[in-house]
Amino acid sequence: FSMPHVLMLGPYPDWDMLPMEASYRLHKLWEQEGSDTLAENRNSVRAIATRGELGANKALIDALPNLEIIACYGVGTDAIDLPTARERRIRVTNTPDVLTGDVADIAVGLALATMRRLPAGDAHVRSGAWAQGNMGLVTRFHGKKVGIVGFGRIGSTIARRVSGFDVEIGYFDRSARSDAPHLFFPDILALAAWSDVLIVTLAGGASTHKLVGAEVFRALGPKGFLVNVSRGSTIDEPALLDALESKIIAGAGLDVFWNEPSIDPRFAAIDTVVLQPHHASGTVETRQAMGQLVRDNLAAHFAGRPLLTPVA
Ligand code: 8YV
Repeated sequence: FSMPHVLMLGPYPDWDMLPMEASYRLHKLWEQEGSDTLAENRNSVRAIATRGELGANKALIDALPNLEIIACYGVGTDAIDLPTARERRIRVTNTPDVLTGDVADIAVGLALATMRRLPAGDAHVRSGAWAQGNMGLVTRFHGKKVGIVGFGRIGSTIARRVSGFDVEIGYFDRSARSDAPHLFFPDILALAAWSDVLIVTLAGGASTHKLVGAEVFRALGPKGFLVNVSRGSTIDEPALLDALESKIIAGAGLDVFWNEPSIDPRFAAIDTVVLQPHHASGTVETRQAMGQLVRDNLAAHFAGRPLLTPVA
């Protein structure tokens, strides 16, 4: 019995690396000899274990003639070339469900942090400025209109979370959900115009590229807030920076950006934003569950059992 060769694009936590090392012959692309390793082992590699933000593009898939499966550590598969995988009959798995609760939590946290200006309050106390005077007044969250852009697993969980804040809930998606008692907006501009805070939970990829742009920000208006826990690509980021700088919208709580992790430095100069390092799923509990699911999918594949969470 020889261990299947797995190409890892980025490191996982130790609690995953140890069992991965025990079951597979790992090739670590992030290590110094990564590209040499790839050249030497391209015929042996049967699986890729990736991360949400590190994709498997056409060039990489094409370089691996015996690739059978791509296991994504994350729910978003927008960085994986799915058409190429489909053409080659390479299977793809992701980690849905196990991270939904955490991403919904951080969406609510970012709405509160941005509207109540929690980081500014913390800085006010920490710096001693409080002794010289109170910080300015902020915006209430409860009772407001919350617009959710994309009403899948994460969007619908955010709706459940914010229900406890006595908010009104509206959502935009391709079609109305018969199981959702909330206001459905077939038009994203109409949702933005209605909303006090707009929370973006869309899947990434070509169909949602820059879906949220200048017109949406104008519709959201100078009292409106934006939260993004989806992908940087769903937002027209230069338009967002302009809207924030010229106060076309009131503020934004952002977990995702273009060009992560080297994000546009304009963000750091804007005091109405709360910024997070693509960390919505970054709890110990969820990352352990994500790693387990990646390994369970790989184990199922190599044992000839059905995949737990295949990507359609
Ligand atoms: C990342 C994510 O995958 O699930 C997703 O789509 O974006 C995240 O969970 C995570 O940072 C691990 O790489």
